[in-house]
Amino acid sequence: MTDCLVIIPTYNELENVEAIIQAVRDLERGYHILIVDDNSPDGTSNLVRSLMVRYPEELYLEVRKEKAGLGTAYIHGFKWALERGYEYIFEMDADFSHRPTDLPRLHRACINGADMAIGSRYKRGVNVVNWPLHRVLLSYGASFYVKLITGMRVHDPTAGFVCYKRKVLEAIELDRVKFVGYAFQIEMKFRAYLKKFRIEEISIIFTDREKGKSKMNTSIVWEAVFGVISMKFWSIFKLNGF
Ligand SMILES: Nc1nc2c(ncn2[C@@H]2O[C@H](COP(=O)(O)OP(=O)(O)OP(=O)(O)O)[C@@H](O)[C@H]2O)c(=O)[nH]1
Ligand SMILES: [Mg+2]
Repeated sequence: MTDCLVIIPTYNELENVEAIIQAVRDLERGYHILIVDDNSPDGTSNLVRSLMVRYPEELYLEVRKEKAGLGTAYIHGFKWALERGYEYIFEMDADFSHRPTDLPRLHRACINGADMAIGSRYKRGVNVVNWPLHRVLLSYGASFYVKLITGMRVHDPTAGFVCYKRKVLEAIELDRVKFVGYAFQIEMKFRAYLKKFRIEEISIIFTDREKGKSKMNTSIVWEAVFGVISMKFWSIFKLNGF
């Protein structure tokens, strides 16, 4: 048995999903894996189902009807994890931007006292490989913007590589989480920060995906721009569970 669950949301990740599952299973410590797939047209979920024969007790799959965004996929996964008693719950992308070999480092930070450990690209300089300059600037700029508006001192607030202790997810009212893209990542950190949980950043190297297509789009950027201001407003007036 393990008390660790890695949640991996997928949409059209046929080229990555088998390798990422294998890479997590190759880690010394046994991490369970939950794939939350949004009925990917490329058949990602069928491949996962065939792999579940290999890992019947370790690999799980939840398929949702249609593409509904990364945020709601994670909320679905968080509830699934809490119902099943996992103690350490991880967020990780399917595209190898986050190295599975860094999972134990996030885990260790939580064992050693953090409530939430973030795999951070910007804790020491800028550790991003192969991203076009405009994406680095956008992402790095976002971290300044979030700090300025919210006052939260997190170097990489849009990071999607995270380990949560279950008490953090229990304390956040998951049904009231508003956002789905980068703003979702900011929102989870801001909610944890307002609840005074101990957030620690672990420096990681982030590498752009080599296979499959990006699901980034401009609406995700606008959601974050307006979302951060909305969250600050809600936090002042104690609205929406902030
Ligand atoms: N279930 C689900 N997963 C999603 C959705 N959108 C993105 N994902 C997954 O979330 C993870 C991060 O998405 P990416 O497309 O890599 O986003 P990104 O890292 O900002 O962009 P690139 O690295 O440029 O592709 C990947 O595993 C995607 O397959 C969605 O709507 N539903
Ligand atoms: Mg990616």
